[in-house]
Amino acid sequence: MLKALIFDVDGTLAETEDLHRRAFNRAFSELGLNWHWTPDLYADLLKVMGGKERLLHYIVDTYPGDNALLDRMPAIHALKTRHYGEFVERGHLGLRPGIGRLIAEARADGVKLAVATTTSRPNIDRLIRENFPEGDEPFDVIAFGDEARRKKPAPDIFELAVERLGIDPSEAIAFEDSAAGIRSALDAGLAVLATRSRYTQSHKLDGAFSAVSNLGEPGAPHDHLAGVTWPGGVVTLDALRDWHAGRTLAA
Ligand code: XBP
Ligand code: MG
Repeated sequence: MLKALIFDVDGTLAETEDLHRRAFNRAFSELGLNWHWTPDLYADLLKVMGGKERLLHYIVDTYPGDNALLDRMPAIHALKTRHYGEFVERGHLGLRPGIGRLIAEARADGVKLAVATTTSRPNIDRLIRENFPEGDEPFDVIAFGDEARRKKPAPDIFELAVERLGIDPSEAIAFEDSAAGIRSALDAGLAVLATRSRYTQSHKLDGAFSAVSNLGEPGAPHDHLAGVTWPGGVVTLDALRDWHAGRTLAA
């Protein structure tokens, strides 16, 4: 039985990465650092999952041996997280096509919902507050950032989400936008549906049983990229169930 849907956050629930990039740049300029991450540079830096890890990678790569800069990383990241939250609120960052609808379908049918993300907890809470009524908690489980010993592409964060859901990985489907995220979910024993995002246009979505441009909406079908196709270009709970049942039968 399909018991749960497990969502990545950045690039999957919402197109957040460019807000992260701008928040980094805002923090750099406020702290007097003449660094500027362009979209192209950021797309390359995204090969390192985790904002803190990404910053460390950038500093070591660009300023080798500069320990004073390394020591400033936590303060830079904290300021970035604050700006990110403000950008989410000010920009009213919405969910990607089909996400709100599928979440509502799952909640109406008692299918559990989880998040398995690399990002920091305040960023998740802000996105939820921006898109769900006050006090509403759509996710049964939230596994995030530093709760995982190793970040994506290691399976840790998806394994943690599955453990907290109290299910077997075969009873869930994961949703991801990046190659590292897909690897993480697959290695946690999960089937993965990939929704390519703005910053993962160059990523190989290998291993996903289906890859689409987004989950689609009635009247606004997605573009099919690879693997399983969806009636009318819309990923619905019923269609996910049918696929899952078919897979279970075939196993
Ligand atoms: C993608 C990430 C995140 C964000 C930045 O997360 O790598 O680290 O880019 O967020 P996801 P933090 O697994 O949701 O795709 O600065 O909070 O790490
Ligand atoms: Mg992502």
